[in-house]
Amino acid sequence: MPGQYDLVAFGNPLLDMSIRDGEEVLKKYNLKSNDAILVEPQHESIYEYIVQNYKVQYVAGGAAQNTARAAQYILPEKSTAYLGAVGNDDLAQQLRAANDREGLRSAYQVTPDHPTGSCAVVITGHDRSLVTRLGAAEKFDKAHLETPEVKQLTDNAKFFYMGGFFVTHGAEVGLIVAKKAKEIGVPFSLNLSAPFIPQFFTQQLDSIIPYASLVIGNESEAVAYAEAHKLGTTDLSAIAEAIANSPSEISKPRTVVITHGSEPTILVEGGNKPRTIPTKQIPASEIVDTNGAGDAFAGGVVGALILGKSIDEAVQIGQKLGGMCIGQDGPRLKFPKEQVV
Ligand code: 26A
Repeated sequence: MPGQYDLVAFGNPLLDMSIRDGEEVLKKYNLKSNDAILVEPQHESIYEYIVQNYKVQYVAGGAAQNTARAAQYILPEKSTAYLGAVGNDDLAQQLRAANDREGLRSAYQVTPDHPTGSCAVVITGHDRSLVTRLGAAEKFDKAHLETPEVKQLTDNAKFFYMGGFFVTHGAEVGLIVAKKAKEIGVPFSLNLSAPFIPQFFTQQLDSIIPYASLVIGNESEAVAYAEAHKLGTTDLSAIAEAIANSPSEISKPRTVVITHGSEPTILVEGGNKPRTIPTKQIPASEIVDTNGAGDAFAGGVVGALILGKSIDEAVQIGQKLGGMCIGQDGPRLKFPKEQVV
C-alpha cells in the first residue's frame, strides 16, 4: 500500500504566463509554434510585452512540478513531494498555493536574491511555445539535499522523478539523487523534457540515464536523442530500444516510454522488443490547450506504477491524464477529481 511521500520529484518550479492567439508574438520573437526554450537576450522583453498587450493567465507550471501534481491526482493523500528553488516573492506563493490545493508538498529551497522562474506560454491553435526564464530555479544548490526536511523525504522515497530540464543547470544534483536512488534500491525516472535537452545537454543527460530505470519522452525528443547519438534512424521504436540498451548502472533492464501525440505510445520494457499501446484520439473540438499534456502523462505513469499497476496499465492511465489535461486551460487536471484508476 502506498505510504507517505512515496514520490519525490525535482525540477524547475515556474509560474506559467499563458496567452492565446499569439501568432504575432511568435513572429515578433522568431519562435517555433511548438517548442520549449530558455530565454535568450533577444526574447528578454517577451514577458513585459505579453503583459502589456495580451490577457495573461497565470498558472502553476514547471514540467516536473506538473508531473508531481498529476501523480498526486491518482495517489492517496500526502504521496508526493517536490524539490526545486524559488525566490521569496508572490510568484512562489502562487506556486505553493497551487501545490497545497492539489496535495503536493512543496519542499522548496528559497533563494531570496533571485525571482521565482517564469515561463511565457504562447498558444496558437493546438500548439504551445514555451520561453523560460529560470531565475531562482537555476540556483538550486546541492546543500538543499542535506537539509533535515529534504533528507527525510529522500531517505524514505519509494520513487524518484527528475525533469530532464533540470540538467540545464543541475546535472550534478541530478546525479547525486540518481545515485541515492540506486543506493536505497528504488526506481529513478527521468523525462527527456524537450528536444534541446538531448541536443545541447547530451553529456549531462548521458551522465544520469545510466541510473534511470524509467525514461519518458515524446517523439521530437526521441528524434533529437537519436541525432545527438548519431543513431542514424528516426524510427521511434528503434530509438526507444537504443535508450533502453544504453549504458547502465542498475541491475534491471530500463523501461522507455515514448509518446507520439494521438499515435500509439511506444514502450520498451523488461529487455523485450518494443511494442505499442494505442491511445484515444481526442476530437479537435475538445482540445483546449496542449500545455502540460506530456507532464500529466508522465505523472499518470509514475503514479500508477507506485500504485502497483503493470507498465501497460500505467501507460494507459498516463494517456488518460494527458488527455484530461488537453481539455483544460494550462497544465491542469479536472476538479472535482474524476476517477481514472
Ligand atoms: C529549463 N526549462 C526550459 C524548463 C521549462 C519548463 N519546466 C522546467 N524547465 N520550460 C518550460 N517548462 C514547463 O513545461 C510545462 C509544460 O510541459 C512550463 O512551465 C510548462 O508548465
